[in-house]
Amino acid sequence: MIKKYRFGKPFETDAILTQMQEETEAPCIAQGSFQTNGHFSFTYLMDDTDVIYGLGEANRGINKRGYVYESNCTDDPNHTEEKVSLYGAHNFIIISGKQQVGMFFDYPGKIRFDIGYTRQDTLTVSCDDADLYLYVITGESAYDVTKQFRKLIGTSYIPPKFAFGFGQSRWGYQTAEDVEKVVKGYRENGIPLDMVYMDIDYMQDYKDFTINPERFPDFPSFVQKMKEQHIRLIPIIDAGVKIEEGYDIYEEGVKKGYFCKRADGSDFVAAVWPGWTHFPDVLNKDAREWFGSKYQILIDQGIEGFWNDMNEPAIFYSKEGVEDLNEAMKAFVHSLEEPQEQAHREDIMDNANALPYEVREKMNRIQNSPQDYERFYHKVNGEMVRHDKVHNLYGFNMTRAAGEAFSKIAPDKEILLFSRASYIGMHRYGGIWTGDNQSWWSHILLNLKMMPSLNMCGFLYCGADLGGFGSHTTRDLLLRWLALGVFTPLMRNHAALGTREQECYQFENTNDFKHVIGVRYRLLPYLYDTFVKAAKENDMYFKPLGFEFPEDKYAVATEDQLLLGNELMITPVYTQNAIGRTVYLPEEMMFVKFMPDGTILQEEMTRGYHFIDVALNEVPMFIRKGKQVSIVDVAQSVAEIKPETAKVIGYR
Ligand code: MIG
Repeated sequence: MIKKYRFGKPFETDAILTQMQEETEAPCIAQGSFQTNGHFSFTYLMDDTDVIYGLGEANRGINKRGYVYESNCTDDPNHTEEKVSLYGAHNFIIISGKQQVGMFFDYPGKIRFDIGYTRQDTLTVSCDDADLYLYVITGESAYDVTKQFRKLIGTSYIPPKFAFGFGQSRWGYQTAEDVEKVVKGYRENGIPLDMVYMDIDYMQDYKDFTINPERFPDFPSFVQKMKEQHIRLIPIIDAGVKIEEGYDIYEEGVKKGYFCKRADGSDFVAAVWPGWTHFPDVLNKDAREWFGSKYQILIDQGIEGFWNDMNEPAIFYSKEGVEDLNEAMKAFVHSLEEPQEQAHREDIMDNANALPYEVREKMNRIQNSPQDYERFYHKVNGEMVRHDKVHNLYGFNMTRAAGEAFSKIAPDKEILLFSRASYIGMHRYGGIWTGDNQSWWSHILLNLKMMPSLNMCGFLYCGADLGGFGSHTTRDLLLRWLALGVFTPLMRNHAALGTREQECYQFENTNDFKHVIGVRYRLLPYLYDTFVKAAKENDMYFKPLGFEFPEDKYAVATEDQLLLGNELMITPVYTQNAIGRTVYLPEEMMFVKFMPDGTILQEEMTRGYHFIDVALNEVPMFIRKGKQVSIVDVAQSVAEIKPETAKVIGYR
């Protein structure tokens, strides 16, 4: 059962389009209480065994207990354990214990989920303004509550089939030759590949929807040539529009008043990759339509997919921020001009750490600063809304701009689309990637844990940067991560500028990579069908074990395995130098291992704990009792998969 409550004057986020009658009485949840005196808070006394699910793309566990999380879309490339905000804002939680209660806090500003941090037994959800919609969903189980919520928020985005192939990306591919080298590296080594991603260097001076003609002469022919090799090019689109005389998108946006404005009505100016930029006001319907229509420029050149970046929106600094810093710097320099001993002055100048605290503070805080988010406004239905109040809707609406435009520009075409920042509701328009992780073993596990939580919030087409974005990867890390990536809908190897090259062919014995990625293609028809079914039926693609086995405390506590569809359980290895791992089987299952020689090992296993051996070049999974999956022969691309080679393996 779903109930909708209104507090104060909520902003219409469009997370939920389903019309629903609002309750007239205040919400009542056993062991919980609401405070709405100006601020909003909900406090709940948790039982020892209560599990708190949800929050989509967030740090830490599947069970969110024991920490604090803040929905506040943030460009932070250092996902260490103490971080409270990542790129997404997914305000849906389920309290699962004596009662099964889902709560969606439809609030577009910063909102805090203290889940046993301040007091281990207390859950507190709080935000500054008591202006929000609250949806309370009760059901038989966490899984049941999730399915009701998913139905409420609308059908998830389904990408084109090629997007289930493997993609290679790197921040640093600059030219058509760079792209060709990647394709050659894969094709020559027989490692399947369907997509090469184009990061910011393909653009002319980082201007959205432009192509650098020296780096990519005759781009449409190049796109075509790649397509003939079954490769799609997927360009990145950044949120900021470069300020430059003569750049049509900039000029149009200014003329039409489609950029975010300061309180005085002037266009807000922020520095991002292109230098000074304006942000398209994607919360304004007309501006959103206008920005979305620009994707056609690339679609007309043969492009069939995009990734939207920097849409928290990320800000290196603003005009005002620099001004502030300048003032602090000036004051500091001025202080040095006071008579002082020369030696001391040089000492200070040599050592940035010796800068006064105030200056250092300002330097650190100038990036993505909360002050900047208070400096610009959106025009929504004729009213000016200060950005910080609706901060978490920007990435959603940038992606919505594209998604809504696609249905007009190319109604018969499926277009790949995913975003970095997001809010619930965006799942109807695109997927997400989980941003700038690191080449750390702990991030394989973080990747796994985020997946079912994201599915709960409607985001089905998801994945992490395999191999790790920041830091230098290692061969074994990449292989183990790929063996998880085999199962994630978005399977993409991506790395940051300056890190070790991590295309699969950069390492010795490329056959191991060929095999692991090959397993993805052998399973691809099954994975695709499972995905489409999950989307259409408002179901999950990945589930925590506790969703199917809520009575089994060992299953509920298992956070390093996932159920996939109704047939599979995945158990990737995520520690270095491991020879395998311990797995928990909540029921008897068939252990399946894809061996490097192409054979498939199958072994029945009883309920309980087992140790499974898994070498670096093997891919493990389990088939549930009474279930079967079809497996095809390996292909080099999705288009080349031969359905007639399908064989069924299963467990009666
Ligand atoms: O400030 O476009 O998360 O995937 O490679 C960094 C360059 C901007 C951040 C994205 C990352 C991408 C990078 N971008």
